[in-house]
Amino acid sequence: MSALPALTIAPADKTELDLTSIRADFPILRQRIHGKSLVYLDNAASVQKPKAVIDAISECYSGYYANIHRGVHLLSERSTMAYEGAREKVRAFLNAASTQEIIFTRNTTESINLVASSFGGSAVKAGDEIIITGMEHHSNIVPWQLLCDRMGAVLKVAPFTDTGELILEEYERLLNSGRVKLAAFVHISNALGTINPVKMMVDLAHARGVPTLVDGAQSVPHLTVDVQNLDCDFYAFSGHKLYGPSGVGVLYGKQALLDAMPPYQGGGDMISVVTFEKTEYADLPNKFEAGTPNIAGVIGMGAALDWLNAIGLDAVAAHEQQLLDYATAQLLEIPGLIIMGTARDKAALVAFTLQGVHPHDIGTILDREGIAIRAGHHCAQPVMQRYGVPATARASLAVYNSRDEVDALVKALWKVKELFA
Ligand code: C6P
Repeated sequence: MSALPALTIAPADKTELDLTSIRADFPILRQRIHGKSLVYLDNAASVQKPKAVIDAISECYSGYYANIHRGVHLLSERSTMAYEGAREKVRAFLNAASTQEIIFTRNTTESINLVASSFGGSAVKAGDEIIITGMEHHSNIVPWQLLCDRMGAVLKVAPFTDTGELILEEYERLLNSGRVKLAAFVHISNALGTINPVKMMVDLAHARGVPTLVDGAQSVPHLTVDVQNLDCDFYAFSGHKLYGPSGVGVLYGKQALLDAMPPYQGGGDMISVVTFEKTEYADLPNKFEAGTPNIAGVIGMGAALDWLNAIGLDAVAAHEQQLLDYATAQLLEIPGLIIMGTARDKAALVAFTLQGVHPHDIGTILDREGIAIRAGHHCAQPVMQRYGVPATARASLAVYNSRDEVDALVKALWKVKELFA
């Protein structure tokens, strides 16, 4: 009897990624929550950390930790090398021209505040304008409001369509006033998933001599960012959304602009000479890194970049897009479920409402099933106001998520639907 031909079974995830080994990198994914396997879909808030990052931080503290830039002893030298090595990794990750353009901060929020305070405080005068978009996170709204209040400047907001796409003509119209000092906009909206055409937005601003800041908090874990190609003047992001630790962020800035800007904070490590009469500041990037930084955190972020680079952002994006399409199609089957944010160019998150159920109730019921999502305004209240809702439920995907997890989400939402029927 001839042998039967071997059956070829298509894998559930049609992707180049080895999802099993990726998931094995994350100890927390083996946790059980309320007696159920953890399904972590709150990645836009913060992603989980691979063992490589946890180990890098642990090795720093247990093997060679000391303060940086100051000591003559071996531990300080080793810590300094690891810290500055992480800066080079960030430079390469963003394709920045120089490590002098990479400033370590606490997070995206601090990066934006740094620019608002230092660049804004010196370049913006009464009557000047700052442009943002209607889909910004509070971190890219409030620092500009504080600046405008301080300087007597005006905040202008470019609107977006019902599907969550920026109205480029309106953005362009705002740029034409001749009074704009900066355009600051989000790369990927955390509330809608919209991927903004940031290269075009930068070009439109530059055509009018307006510098740009891009809030990249949600983009760096999902797509390749090349700051020289984008030509943006500032780019801000957080380590904790990029598989790195919390408490570490990055501000990329063009060297000529950073050189011309006054320090953001004063203190140790940002000076070259201090007398009671006068202080001379250190060169970039130290000028903007006052005080002892999050040394192990920066080193951990460097390890996160190594880990992510080994997978490759193209493979990450392809996997997440497949999951997004799969999740979107299934969620739309649920009667009364409305997805907020349906831009053509969209990253892997789904924000939605379910008729007759408060998003917080959805979040709580899903939690009992071991599924972590976020419910609320996502620190983007103007987006909620735009749609006339107080909150949404949001499932946001990362490289380690699987189709099975999407299935678990959908199944649990059908359950919610039945409970409230
Ligand atoms: N969004 C979310 O659940 P920080 O807190 O500084 O690391 O990141 C602030 C921030 C800035 N811009 C965008 C687009 C963001 O999404 C965030 C953080 C989280 O959506 C926490 S509110």
